[in-house]
Amino acid sequence: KGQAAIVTGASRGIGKEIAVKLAQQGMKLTLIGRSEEIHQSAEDLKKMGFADVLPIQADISDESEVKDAVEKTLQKYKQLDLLVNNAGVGFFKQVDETTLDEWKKVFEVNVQGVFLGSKAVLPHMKERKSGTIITISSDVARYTIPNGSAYTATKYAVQGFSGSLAQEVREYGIRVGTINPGMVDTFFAESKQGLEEKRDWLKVEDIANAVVYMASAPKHMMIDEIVLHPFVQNYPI
Ligand code: NJP
Repeated sequence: KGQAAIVTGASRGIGKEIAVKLAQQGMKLTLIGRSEEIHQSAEDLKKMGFADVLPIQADISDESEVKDAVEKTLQKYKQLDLLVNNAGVGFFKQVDETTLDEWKKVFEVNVQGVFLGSKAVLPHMKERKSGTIITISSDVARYTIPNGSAYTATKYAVQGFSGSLAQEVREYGIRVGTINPGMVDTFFAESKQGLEEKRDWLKVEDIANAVVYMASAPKHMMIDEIVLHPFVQNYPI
């Protein structure tokens, strides 16, 4: 009770649903997103009856904005139990069609953003000797796909980052894990939610439920990673 979480990329898609499921678990929330939609997410949650929701318009690749969001969260809730590094961007092009700017941008958000978010919450979590950091990675970090080298590289990077961090913070009782979904019906990569061709894809609820499961694991249990994909998505296992 009284637990608080930060969810990045909660303006829409998976992050917004993670916020709903965590609120249903009784958690107080800070929601982060770049666009004004983040305020709408907070309003929607308040309409559902969840009072403790703090929307913050911030870019996760900007160190001072991330630090500021964590400080505001601690001022409001006095504790922080969970960080969900969910915000991410993606595009799918062949290597020789990918510009250096596109490459840098996707790394800035997907990798630098995860680093900055985690770094900002660690002093508090270390001091309390408790906390959980969950990063929404991707199945592309487990089964590579063509035409997605930049995006795939970012998700391999966060796997490495999370694995190393998990070992580093064990002694502080802090748990670090990743959730690696296959195709999810969201707005990802300039797409729209609810398109007919995405009918059989994972739903945002599927990922949000995985977050709740990982975050609420009993103290003696550590879930490193959850890989989940639509039944229709086939892998060369
Ligand atoms: O994407 P989308 P998803 N700073 O586009 C925010 C991974 N994943 O929910 O900033 C702060 O609907 C953006 O808000 P705004 C994926 O890699 C997905 O599908 O206001 N926030 C919005 O709320 C990603 O890590 C699939 O525009 C930033 C949210 O991020 C995670 O799932 C498959 C930001 C994106 O919502 C959520 O993606 C897979 C920034 N710099 C992994 N940049 C899939 N959908 O199929 C973006 O394997 N946001």
